[in-house]
Amino acid sequence: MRRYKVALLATFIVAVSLMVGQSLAHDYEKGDITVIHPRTKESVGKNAAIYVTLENKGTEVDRLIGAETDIARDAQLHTHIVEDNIVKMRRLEALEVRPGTPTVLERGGHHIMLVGLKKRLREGELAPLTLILERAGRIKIEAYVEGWAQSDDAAPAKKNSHEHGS
Ligand SMILES: [Cu+2]
Repeated sequence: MRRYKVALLATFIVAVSLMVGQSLAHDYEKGDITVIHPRTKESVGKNAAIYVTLENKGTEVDRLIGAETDIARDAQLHTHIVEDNIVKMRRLEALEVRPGTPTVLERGGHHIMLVGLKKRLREGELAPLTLILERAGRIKIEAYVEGWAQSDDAAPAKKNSHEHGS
């Protein structure tokens, strides 16, 4: 009887952690590339930044060379640079994804910018996009749309600095 209870509890814990895990993280794999937890924020303007981590379990360097989506006019690779003490966005041609070293797109650094959103992204939705890698090819993913309270990211008011023409 006791054993049965322990087994039941274990099953319950696995089920709950699966559910939680699914809402917090999700991965995609193609070829040597793993796309880890693509996410964005509820949109407050016409642009939205996608953050994601790319891992390469192969032996050859791959490169993220672009992204496509139906939900915005354009999807561009961007990074932040500091010029004359001002943080600016710069468009990137490509981002290397090296074996053994994750390529991290995160707030304040590299990101995929959806430019000219065709609709507002709301918390809990999934934003579909396709990543284009030189070697691995096209990888279809869905980015979680997170609410502003969901992490330590800045509030929407501050986020406006991220709005930029292009
Ligand atoms: Cu940007």
